Amino acid sequence: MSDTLQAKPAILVARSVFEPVLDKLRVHFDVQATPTGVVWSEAQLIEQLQGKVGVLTAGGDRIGPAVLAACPQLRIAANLAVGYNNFDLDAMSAAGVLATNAPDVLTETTADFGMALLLATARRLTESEHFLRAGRWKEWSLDFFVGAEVHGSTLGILGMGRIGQAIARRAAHGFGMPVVYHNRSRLDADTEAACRARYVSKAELLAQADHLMLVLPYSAANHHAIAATELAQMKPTATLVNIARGGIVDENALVDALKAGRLAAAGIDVFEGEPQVNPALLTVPNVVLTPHIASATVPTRLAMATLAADNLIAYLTEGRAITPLNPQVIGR
Ligand code: 8YV
Repeated sequence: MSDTLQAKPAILVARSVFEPVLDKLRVHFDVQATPTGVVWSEAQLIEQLQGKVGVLTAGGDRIGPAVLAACPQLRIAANLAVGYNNFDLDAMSAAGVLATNAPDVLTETTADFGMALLLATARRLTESEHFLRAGRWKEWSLDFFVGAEVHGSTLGILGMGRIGQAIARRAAHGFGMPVVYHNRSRLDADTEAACRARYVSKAELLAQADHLMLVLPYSAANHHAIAATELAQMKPTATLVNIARGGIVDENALVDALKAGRLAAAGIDVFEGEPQVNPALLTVPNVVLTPHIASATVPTRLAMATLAADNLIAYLTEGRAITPLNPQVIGR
């Protein structure tokens, strides 16, 4: 082997990804892949990252002060998720480590799932299926698994970014739902018109929504944005759907509200301690629970991993990034 051949930079792909994505990365890097089903603890991640200049992460892989201090050669962490609450962005910027996420590629797929979870929750899909599978279906009656109306009822959206807007369009145009929303900042008039969505205060949102959809990013400020106080402001006939992050909802307060009939039903795709699920949630019949699958279609998951890979390639080979979160790090 020639001495002039330069070793490729080493990277870690911290979660199993589709083979074509690994092949793409292997053109440029010495790639350490992670087998299916393996989730590294922080200590293991630090061990795996030794000598690596880049890492492709999923939403559960934390890049914070401990990893940064123990892996001084790390230059980029590319998240295959749009949410990046697993990144300590300030610490990454201070350490000169570029962070990227995966926006846009999952917007429509996640919005589809938001509607699916809303429909399943309001129309008691899984609860009635469990009843049928248990052999308990003996007769039909008029009030048999009656649920909440979806079409024409008011959808409240908390968090009106790309995914919130895509849900609003589906709800307004497809289901004839009046849409109200609350967001850190109000959308411009054209976007509001395209979504047929009306801006309201958080209190108005809680009071008006027949169905409340949570699509806001998780941050310390949004921790338990929906807790006992907020649940008490909602209609007792309302449903709550969370496709954002588990920490946005106080799960114990949610269970109390559902059990007490202060909320009709909830659809939950994200959990406070996932992949552990609060055991109390499992005892409540009027919930639909899914294991964080809102973006889970083959094309979308492939697009998410490919965008993360493209960010690694762009930064480590050309010093640029496609979807940087802390662009001030570039060229430092
Ligand atoms: C991901 C998500 O599947 O993109 C996000 O923020 O929540 C999901 O689409 C998950 O976070 C991957 O780790």
